[in-house]
Amino acid sequence: MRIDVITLFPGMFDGLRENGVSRVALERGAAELSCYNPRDFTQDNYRTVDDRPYGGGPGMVMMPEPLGRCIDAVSEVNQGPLIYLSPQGERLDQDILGELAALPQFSLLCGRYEGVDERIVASRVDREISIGDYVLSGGELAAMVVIDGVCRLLPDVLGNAESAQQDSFSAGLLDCPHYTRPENYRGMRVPEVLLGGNHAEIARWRLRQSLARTKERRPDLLQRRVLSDDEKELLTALDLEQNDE
Ligand code: 4GX
Repeated sequence: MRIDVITLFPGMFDGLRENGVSRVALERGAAELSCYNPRDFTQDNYRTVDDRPYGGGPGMVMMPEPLGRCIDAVSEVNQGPLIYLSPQGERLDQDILGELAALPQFSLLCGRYEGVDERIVASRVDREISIGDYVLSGGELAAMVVIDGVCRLLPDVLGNAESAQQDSFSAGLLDCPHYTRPENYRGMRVPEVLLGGNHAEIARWRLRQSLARTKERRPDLLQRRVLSDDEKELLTALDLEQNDE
């Protein structure tokens, strides 16, 4: 997978290169990451990339000319869709990460200031994605969220055959609690069922925990999900329990 990032702060992406799952993906050649800086495509002595908004108001807007030339350069090396990170985009979720992870290439446009000139968005951007309803100071952290989420889905990146499988298995539900040694930590014991080695019983306990947490914390996720017979039965049992309280 080839990912090209358009950013005024390429140094921010060193964190991805040097750490964790993205570092592994890059080392293995499963992913390739390059940054392009619109400032390198300016033609004035001050290397200007932003200007005041037409119509007035606070803040600055990224100018179309250097950015457009930068996008021209990226489109020479990356034929995938250009994705603009912005609060106006469709909300990122695991399905979108899955779509992106299946692409051979895509590029990411990180805006600073009040955003980029709308003519660039209209003429060059293929997709606008938001990572959530809050305002960052630039698209870089949002782009890194996308890259991290995609890298962990790439084949051969983690011991990931199994854990990606596990993910898709429980997709749409919150995760169950996890425990490791010791059995007794400051008086808090690991749930007995996890110590027994009855794998069917453990799977059922985990599913029950996932369903209970999802019902409690994210009922919106249950609304959207098609439930298996097992899951319906466990949920009904949880409903009954709740009515007893
Ligand atoms: N999910 N930001 C983009 C510049 C900007 C301002 C206005 C368009 C219109 C964000 C998010 C996010 C901050 C990135 C503002 N672009 N990106 N930037 N939430 O907050 O993706």
